[in-house]
Amino acid sequence: MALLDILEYPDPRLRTRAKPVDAVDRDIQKLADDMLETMYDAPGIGLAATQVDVHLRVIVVDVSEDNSTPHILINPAISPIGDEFEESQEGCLSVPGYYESVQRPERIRVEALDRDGQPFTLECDGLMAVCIQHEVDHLNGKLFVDYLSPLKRNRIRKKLEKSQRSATR
Ligand code: GNR
Ligand code: NI
Repeated sequence: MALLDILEYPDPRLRTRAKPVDAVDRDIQKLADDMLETMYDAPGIGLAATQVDVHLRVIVVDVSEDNSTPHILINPAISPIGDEFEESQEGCLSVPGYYESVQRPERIRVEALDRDGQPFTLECDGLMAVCIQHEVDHLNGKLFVDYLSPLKRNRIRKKLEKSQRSATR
């Protein structure tokens, strides 16, 4: 296994739209395993391949307290169930240090392929639903800061640009 580097906002590579995986082969399994290790190390509750500069539709999630429930979702497709929205505080490993309120559909259905390439469906709500929607946004080149006002987003962008400059020099 290996730890992967996580891209940080406003890196333009985070805006790439990821391509579907056409075969769940050993390379994809290794990517997913490395993403889980990187997510647990960070630590985070989810990670999208986009964040590690791999532009394929692979996400990993574990919202359990004890890191006991890893999920690998390949080519995930989500749809809201019902019309309730819920607001929650979101953070992102690609936007380190910032937490802001975002509204999303409360309950979703998810169809995806698992680590063996087998299709499965799950329905979820709460943190799992928030996290999967956040990860699918990454695959589409979208970040949680895109839901904020331009003023808030620019403030976050400028602060991160400044801290990235001092970290590189
Ligand atoms: O670790 C993470 N926590 C989190 C908290 C609230 C809403 C979404 C998330 S996902 C984030 C990890 C991450 O950046 N995944 O893309
Ligand atoms: Ni994120």
